[in-house]
Amino acid sequence: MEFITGLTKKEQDLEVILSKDIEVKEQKQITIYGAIHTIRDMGDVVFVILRKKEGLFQCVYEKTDQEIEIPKLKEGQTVQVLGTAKAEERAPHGFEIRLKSIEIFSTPKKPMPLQISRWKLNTSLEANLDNRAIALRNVKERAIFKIQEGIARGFRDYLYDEGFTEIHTPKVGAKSAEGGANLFKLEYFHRPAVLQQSPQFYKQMMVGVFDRVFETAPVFRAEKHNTKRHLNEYTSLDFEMGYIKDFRDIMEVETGFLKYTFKLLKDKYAKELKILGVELPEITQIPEVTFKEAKEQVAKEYNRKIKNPYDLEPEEEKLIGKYYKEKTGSDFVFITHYPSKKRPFYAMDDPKDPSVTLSFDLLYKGLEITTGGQRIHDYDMLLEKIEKRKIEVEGMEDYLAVFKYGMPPHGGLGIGLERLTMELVGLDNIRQATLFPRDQSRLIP
Ligand code: AMO
Repeated sequence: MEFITGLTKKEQDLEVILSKDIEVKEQKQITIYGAIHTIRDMGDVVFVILRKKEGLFQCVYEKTDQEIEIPKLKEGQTVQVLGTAKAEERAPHGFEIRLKSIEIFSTPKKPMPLQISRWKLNTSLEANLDNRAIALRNVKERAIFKIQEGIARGFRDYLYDEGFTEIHTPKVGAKSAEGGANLFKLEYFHRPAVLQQSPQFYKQMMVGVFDRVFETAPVFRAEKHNTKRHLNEYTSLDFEMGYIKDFRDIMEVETGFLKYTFKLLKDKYAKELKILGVELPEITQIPEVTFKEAKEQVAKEYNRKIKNPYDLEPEEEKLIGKYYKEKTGSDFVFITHYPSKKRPFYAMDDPKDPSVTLSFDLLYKGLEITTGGQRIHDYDMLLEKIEKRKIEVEGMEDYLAVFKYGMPPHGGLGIGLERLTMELVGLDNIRQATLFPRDQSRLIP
């Protein structure tokens, strides 16, 4: 009988070289696998560039060498090569592989729909998204999603360290938390159901169990607008924490997360930051300003009329970002005390002025990347607000019941992962920060 031991095999030769444990001064035999990214035929010498998860690797062979067996090579083939590694300053990672033989695993049946071996994919966004799984093989495109991985990893690692429990809540339900008309409706065994717009109800309920929870998962918004910053399905980085003193505790955790994550990116994702030319923002502290003050300040500074006193227009957010960047040097600014009218029923009103809530948004380079705040934790207060707003409670019974059995003062936030990625990398459209974007016209791939 054979047994599985759980000892995974790594490409040991390559790992040793990349970890710089040995200098590739003398020739060293090596086997590595990858996809053929490009082939450059220089006459007698042929350069074969392999694409691997670690980056690009240069292999080389001389056509005059009788001893080597090289089959017919094509871009896009997946292969395993055997050769000798030799130091070469001009090659990626400082070495190249002199080929001895190649084993081909697969050969493309068709020419590539996009020239993915180009440094910059010179194609329209439409063509990129139509051929997404191929476009993402491009080194720059792929790097965006390694950065995105770093953000989600930073969120997880930081919150684990802060004593949060990771949870997974259902995405199909009878009712959603945010209300409004932007719900995807579906039929669930002859009953009406919706796709969750956020894990709001569940994360609050779980505060009663774990005190501090977080989730990174898709959420669904049936919004009809077609903009560069909206998706119909996006990944929400949510957390919720109990026993808070006030909503500033939540802003502190978010600032801590950002600091931690930018350090993680600097340490572990330097290669991708370089590929994309990203300069990480320096954060020591983030300015905080009230909604009213920010609105008035920008109206005054840029000579604008206040059209809607209850919400921020995208243009206003841009100007707020610009103004506080000039004033404080920070790319980030917390806007606090949003009007109660514009916040969901679960938001805690400010006891000093109930027309505003103890809530905030975080703007990054003038784009809203986060909404958060303190929630109502008292059952009677929650019912009173629901009644005042004439909200239908059917489907919310379980959420409401939790408050009958006691809940701590709590609050939390939701961060749009794609928006944060987009601004950090400096992309023009949120779809570029989404592996397979879902918008009004796009349901495939
Ligand atoms: P909100 O609805 O403001 O709050 O969403 C939180 C954050 O999610 C991002 N976001 C979006 N990203 C892409 N496409 C969209 N259509 C989209 N809509 C929102 C933004 C936004 O700041 N339950 C609350 C959060 C909380 O209070 O905990 C909520 O979902 O970055």
